[in-house]
Amino acid sequence: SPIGLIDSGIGGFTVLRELQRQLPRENIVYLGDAKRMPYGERENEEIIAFGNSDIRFLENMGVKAILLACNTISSLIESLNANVPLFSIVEAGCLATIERQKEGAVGLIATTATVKNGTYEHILSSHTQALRYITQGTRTLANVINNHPGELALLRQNIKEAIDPIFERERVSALLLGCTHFPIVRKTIEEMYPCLSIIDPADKQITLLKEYLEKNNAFNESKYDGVTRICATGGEKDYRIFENMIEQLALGCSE
Ligand code: DGN
Repeated sequence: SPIGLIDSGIGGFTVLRELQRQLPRENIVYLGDAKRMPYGERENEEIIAFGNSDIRFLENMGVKAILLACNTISSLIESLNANVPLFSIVEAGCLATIERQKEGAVGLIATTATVKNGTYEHILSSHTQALRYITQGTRTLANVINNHPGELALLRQNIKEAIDPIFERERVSALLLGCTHFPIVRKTIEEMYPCLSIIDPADKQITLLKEYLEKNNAFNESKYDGVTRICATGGEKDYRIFENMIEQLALGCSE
């Protein structure tokens, strides 16, 4: 059975890329819910209801585990119902941060809901007291990335508005991308802030999934490469930048 992956739009492609790289034999069902995007500016009850309906959809497709690629949904994992294991990108982000840095402050940019829910700080403090996040919510950056690809001036302005307030509070040297849309523009962030070491949780999230599959003997046994099925809500324009990502990802077999 396949691995499910949920995002509120195209952001999960950054996790999908890592999943395909690390586990090329697995079959995958990707659910991108662009129609109801943005999740990150909604009330928690609504995000939970959407998250649960996304999970039901993937469970009906027979998945054996679900990657919550969306940080906003992951920040409410305690309130979600699932019959298969859920892998939270927020948990992965915390572990990736600890591996990178042992003490001091790390910057974190995420959607308003993710920041408000405080799940990153909560999980991090259960692992270490020596490290903390300087968090900054952004209302607009995920939308700009999803809906205005190629508008570089707008993108740079939104990145600046998200990151500069962190520096005003503390001179951090590492920045965690706490929204799956952000790694899509990682290069631009690195060009604008060459002093920052960027943490993208995707790699760690797939490592955790891999460990689970290993432990439970649940790898896909076929010796052929798996198939990725893309299930998308919303109109074609919501996935405007899909085309070039799909090329990058070589999803020849997507449906
Ligand atoms: N990509 C989602 C996340 O990681 O939080 C949020 C995008 C959105 O719905 N605004």
